[in-house]
Amino acid sequence: MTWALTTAEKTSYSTRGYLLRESVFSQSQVAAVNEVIDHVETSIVNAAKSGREYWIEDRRFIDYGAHTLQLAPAPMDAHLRVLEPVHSLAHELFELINDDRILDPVRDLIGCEGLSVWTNKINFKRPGGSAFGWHQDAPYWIHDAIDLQKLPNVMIALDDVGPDSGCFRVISGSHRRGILPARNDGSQLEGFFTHPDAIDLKQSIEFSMPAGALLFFDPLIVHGSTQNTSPLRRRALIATYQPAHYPSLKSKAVVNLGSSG
Ligand SMILES: O=C(O)CCC(=O)C(=O)O
Repeated sequence: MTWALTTAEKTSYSTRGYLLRESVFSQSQVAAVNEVIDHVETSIVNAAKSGREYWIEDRRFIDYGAHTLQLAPAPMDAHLRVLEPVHSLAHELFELINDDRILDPVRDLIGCEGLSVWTNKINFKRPGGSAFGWHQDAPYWIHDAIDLQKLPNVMIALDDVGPDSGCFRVISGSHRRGILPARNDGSQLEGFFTHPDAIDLKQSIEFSMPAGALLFFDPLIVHGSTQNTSPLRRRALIATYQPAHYPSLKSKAVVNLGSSG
């Protein structure tokens, strides 16, 4: 069985900068992953008490080994907002990001057979979880990546996402405009968010998607997500790939995947 992209899907990705595949993982596969994630969260939050804590604006981070934990704001501050990377924290998570249902399409997007891990993270987006501002990923990675053009992302939906549960959204076609100007509003994180004047909101697409769906998106596409105003969690794992034998973002270890792994 191959999960390769059709010609229409490849064209869609190259013109729009994203591609949605629904019902790739079953509800029971997603439930099993979510159970593992709950354990991983509890154990790393505990272990990271010995990590290095710092704040960026009102966000609390802890670096623990090669992992970065971003804590949810109070009163949920015993919980995570984002955890990166995750593939080394449980074999089930490694198997998920090493699954051919993801690797085959990514091979087509990068144009090579051998793949390795660039990075991956879980966004926990609890009820009330804040919006994620419009940004491109490429500016975060520009100083570390060997080939910035070959870092496709895949978002694995781990909960059903409806209009009020923190939809992922993109500016369709924005990946074709290169690195866009950043906000210059004097904030500490201004360099990482796209300047509002460079965003064509008419091209905005929001994704309601069922758990188990995959959304592939380009490292240059402007994207973000809305606030989770629902009473439910909106977990997602975003994995980013690169050609085999390249060092990964945080630990610099080479983590080859598929048959080259
Ligand atoms: O999961 C989300 O809400 C958005 C995440 C995102 O944009 C990112 O991690 O780059």
